[in-house]
Amino acid sequence: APPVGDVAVEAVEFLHLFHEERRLSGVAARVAQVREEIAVTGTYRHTGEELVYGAKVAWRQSARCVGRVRWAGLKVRDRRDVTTVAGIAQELARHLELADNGGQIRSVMTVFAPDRPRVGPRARIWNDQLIRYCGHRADDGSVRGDPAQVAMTDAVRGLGWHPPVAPGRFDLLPWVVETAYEDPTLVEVPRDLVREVALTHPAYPWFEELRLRWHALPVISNMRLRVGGVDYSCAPFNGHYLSDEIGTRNMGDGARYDQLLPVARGLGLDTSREDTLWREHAVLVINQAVLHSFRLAGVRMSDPHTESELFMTFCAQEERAGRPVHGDWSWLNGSVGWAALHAVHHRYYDTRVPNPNLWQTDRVYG
Ligand code: NRG
Repeated sequence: APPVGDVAVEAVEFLHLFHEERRLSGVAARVAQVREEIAVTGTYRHTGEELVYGAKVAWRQSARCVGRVRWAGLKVRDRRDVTTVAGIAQELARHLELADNGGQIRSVMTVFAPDRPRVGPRARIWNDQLIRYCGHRADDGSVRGDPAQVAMTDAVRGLGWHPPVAPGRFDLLPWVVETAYEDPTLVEVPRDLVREVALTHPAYPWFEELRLRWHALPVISNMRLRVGGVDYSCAPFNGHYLSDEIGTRNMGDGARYDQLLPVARGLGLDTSREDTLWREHAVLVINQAVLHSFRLAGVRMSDPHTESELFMTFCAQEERAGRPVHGDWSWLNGSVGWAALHAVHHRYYDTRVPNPNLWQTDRVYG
């Protein structure tokens, strides 16, 4: 179970923020009520509006996210009354549908029941994202698919899941949902709700022969939302992708799909020495392919220049509101697009991480 901390202190701080920012009266009465509830039960129940606003502020204060200019537009689904595996699975499917929105991706968070003080989560999703590809480890030690998902793939197999007869590079992992009353349960991802984009390049026909693809939605499902001293360990959320995430990290990283060499070969680059900068060339071409393919498929995606400008707008808004801009420089800055217009590169950020926020959780498997 997570440390309890002083719930009341955080609660009071949050209630003041909520009433001030929303220009609501009655903060003293609400604080008194919450204090009493905490004294009796050890925790308190957020009103629907507190929860919605708290979730938005959690996004606004997420130091690693460059897309925060959109924080107030988050669609928060209050599903605190859904506590069974079957119910959660149904809501996750609905989340995918709402977020996908025909490719015009919407930012959505679905909040399930809060953790119990000193006991811990009422529900937990094992997957780090709702849509992820298996990493199948073969007998010779090689991995087919996403090497970052080998442990999760082993875990679902341990729960009785059977991988496809011919394991592929882009097989969807099933969900594992666990509740306080039910064991970890496998749930097949509703295939028809998963939009994927095949990667092609506008100038290089051979690129599509690499048979690369990626899913349209990044739905983070292993972070804990913390609002006013209350933890929500099951609160999956999504925005949309920035090209770098797929083009540079997922496709380019040596410990992921490791595509720099195949792409450099396609380009006919001299890979015998580092000072030809063939890696930079290859990674740029993959990023172009990602942006091109998503645009062609009508799926929302950001490029680093637009996103950098938008982040500067966010910084200006926050400063105008008298708030510090919390940020983690190394996460806010991608790898592509530094040279020209990349404003996020040229400043520093407040490195404190206040609540409400979203916190990394420990892995529950492997
Ligand atoms: N890099 C990861 C996703 C991390 C979160 N990114 C977002 N979040 N865009 C990947 O899958 O490549 N979001 O909520 O939109």
